[in-house]
Amino acid sequence: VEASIPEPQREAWTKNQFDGFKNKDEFEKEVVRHVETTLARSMFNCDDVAAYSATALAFRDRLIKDWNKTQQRQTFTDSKRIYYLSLEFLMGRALDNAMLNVKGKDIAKSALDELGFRIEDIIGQENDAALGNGGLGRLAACFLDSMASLNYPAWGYGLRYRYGIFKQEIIDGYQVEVPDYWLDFNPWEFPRHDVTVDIQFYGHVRKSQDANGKTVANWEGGETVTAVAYDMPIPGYDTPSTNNLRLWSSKAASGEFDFQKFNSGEYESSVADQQRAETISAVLYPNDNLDRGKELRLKQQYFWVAASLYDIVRRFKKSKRAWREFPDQVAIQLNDTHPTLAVVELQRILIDKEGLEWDEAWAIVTATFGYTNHTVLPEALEKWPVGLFQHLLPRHLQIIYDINLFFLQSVEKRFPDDRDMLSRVSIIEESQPKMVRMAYLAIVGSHKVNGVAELHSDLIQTTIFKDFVKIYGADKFTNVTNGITPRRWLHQANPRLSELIASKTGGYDYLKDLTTLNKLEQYVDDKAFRKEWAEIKYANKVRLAKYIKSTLDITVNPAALFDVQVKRIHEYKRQQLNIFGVIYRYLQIKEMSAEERKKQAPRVSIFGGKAAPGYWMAKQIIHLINNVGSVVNKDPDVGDLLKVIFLEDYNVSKAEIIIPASDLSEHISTAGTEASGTSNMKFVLNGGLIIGTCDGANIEITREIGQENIFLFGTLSEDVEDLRHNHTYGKHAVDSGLQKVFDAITSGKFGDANDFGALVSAVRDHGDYYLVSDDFQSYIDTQKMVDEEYKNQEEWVSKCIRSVARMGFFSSDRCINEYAEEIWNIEPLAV
Ligand code: GLS
Repeated sequence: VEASIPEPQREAWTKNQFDGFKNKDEFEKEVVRHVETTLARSMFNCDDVAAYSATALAFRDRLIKDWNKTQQRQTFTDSKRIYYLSLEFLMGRALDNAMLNVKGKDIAKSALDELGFRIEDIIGQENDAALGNGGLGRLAACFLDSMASLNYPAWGYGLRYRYGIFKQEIIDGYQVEVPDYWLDFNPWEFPRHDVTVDIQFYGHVRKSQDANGKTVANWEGGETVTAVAYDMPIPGYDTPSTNNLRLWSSKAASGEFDFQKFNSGEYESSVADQQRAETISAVLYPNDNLDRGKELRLKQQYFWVAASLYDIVRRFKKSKRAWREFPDQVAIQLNDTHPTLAVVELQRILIDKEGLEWDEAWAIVTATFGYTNHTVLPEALEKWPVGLFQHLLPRHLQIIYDINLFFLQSVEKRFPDDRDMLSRVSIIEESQPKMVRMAYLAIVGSHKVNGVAELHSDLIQTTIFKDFVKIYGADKFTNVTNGITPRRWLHQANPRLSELIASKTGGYDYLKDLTTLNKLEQYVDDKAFRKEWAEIKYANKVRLAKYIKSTLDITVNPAALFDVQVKRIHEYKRQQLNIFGVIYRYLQIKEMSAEERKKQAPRVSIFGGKAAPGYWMAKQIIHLINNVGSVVNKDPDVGDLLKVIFLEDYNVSKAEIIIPASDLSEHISTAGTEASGTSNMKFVLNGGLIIGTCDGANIEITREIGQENIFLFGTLSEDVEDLRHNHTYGKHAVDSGLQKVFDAITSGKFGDANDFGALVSAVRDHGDYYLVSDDFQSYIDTQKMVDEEYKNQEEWVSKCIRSVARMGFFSSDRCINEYAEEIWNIEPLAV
């Protein structure tokens, strides 16, 4: 490519290269230029928003230079690429991250200062890119950061939702959803109006003969929607590697906008067509760990997957390689079952468009894909009605039937005596109506299947996918324990702690190899170090206390133990157990004498998280937390001993304030239900301890940091089944402590008892599926231990330091390297 450009032109290009800013003065100049020309403002009307925009644009210019070079390097070396397909990328804000990753924050700070702005205010202007629900989407964002930081040639592919996850308001204690229109001005995206793909839906399949007499399937008719690419640069930390996140936006195909209609006055129906097309990428489905089976969701999935595959195949074809080399050039990771249609779409491209034979194509497909499972919850496992497929994607349904046929034939051959096996593992569930089981399709279409923490990976192999382990052997299944990026979750969120760590571990290199944290262990007994450590925690708590004051007008004591549970609200995550525990504590305080109260350790119970809009029980939990707060927080008997806070609209940028301020965080899911959890890692990395069940990554965290540094309680996952069985068929009484809590609720102490009847009777009358009563006593006992241990601050801080020192394993860098080696077979690209 390079050689094709004549010398004089090349010279002209090279000498006019934009090099980005190199110092404060150059940066200032860039900011002013953007304010005055890009934004058409002046210093007289440059507010914080304009200053943010100009700062972001200056950094974007710089990133895009690196982005271009990275893309060129990947093209020239023709290296294998990894494509990470995810319906969710919960990115949060980009500016702070970009400044830190390219090491330009100090420059920006002093320049903005000179121009009359505070960098914190500027950073605070940015909308969160909240294109995800919770852990699954945030994991994808951490992975992008790690892939770029480790110089892997990687692309993310997702949807450019016009509305991200809704904003949560709390009104009279209830959650109210408000749309999140985040795109007014998004300096981080590049619309690529020249990169478009037409995507087909509906229609029918017609068989015909080609020139050689071979039968070919033609998918015809239906409707077409156009996908437009929007690119976001993903900067690596301390490396010029800048990867791409490509998000697709839908619009009416150019031929579809009916000018005839438009001109003849049928304005409305013409605009309606337009809007129908745009609806596809309009909104993120707000469910975490729950599948609702909506037709538009399936449309989103196909739209995104088909556009992405078209793009990937187009890139591959430029190399003029033989098809069988496709898996040597391309690895595609399916983030959950949401992109599973990609398996079918690639098979369709290869056999219908490229003329490959079925077996040859199928070998390519299965060598290309890997599938990550993120949950065992039955309500989250995706299934689609066959009828819907037939209507929306008729050719894909035929291919799924063929995939299933060949798969079942091979199973039958290997297990001729197990007739039941065939119906158990069939991709088509013979129910009324018939359903396509997406997880099974993903397993059959991939060469590796992984869970996200050890316990979870064991569970999928012994429960939901057990038959597939028999069929394919254990080698196809593996574990890759989740991780988090220390850049955002320590360096950015907790700059003072990061600086202290750097001062003791030999600089900021620990951000590139998190195991270096182990050097901290030698300072555990260093009093001065412990003091500094504790001061930083205190300052972070003061920051959160100010935030609580400014948003809720509640004063909390920063010296109290901050006990935090922030995550999506879900019965399996058991915020109800937490709030029942809080009520129990409140009742105890009420019974104490003034003398006894003086001995109590003050506590602030902090909750945050969104409920899916249609998840009624989760909304009841939010309501109860808020009502308990309004009673407890103004009870003069209680004072500072207990405050109950519900923080509105928990999101990534709020997590960056909350997590560094926690003393204790709660990860208390019913054992076996939380696949991994990743905030548990963030809290420990920021010097907080955990109260948790033996579930998800808690188990590995315990192994790494030592069981003396974590407060574990509750039923073990292997005992859950038996307990549930007993609840249904045997006798079980509600725990006596919990009964007191229920009595308080039903007496109307926290508002109309009827409002919370369902929360009580789920435990008391409906089998207590999440074992709240079974675990209640051990939860309360463990919280008592926490109170006791917190009184000994020296020992508490030592535990925190030791834990942080041992958290190296949980970097998403380690996690990505494991994927690269075990699943993708891909190497970093030298820079
Ligand atoms: C989730 C799990 O619930 C989390 O435990 C896990 O940490 C996360 C990332 O692997 O995936 N699955 C899901 O559907 N939402 C999640 O957050």
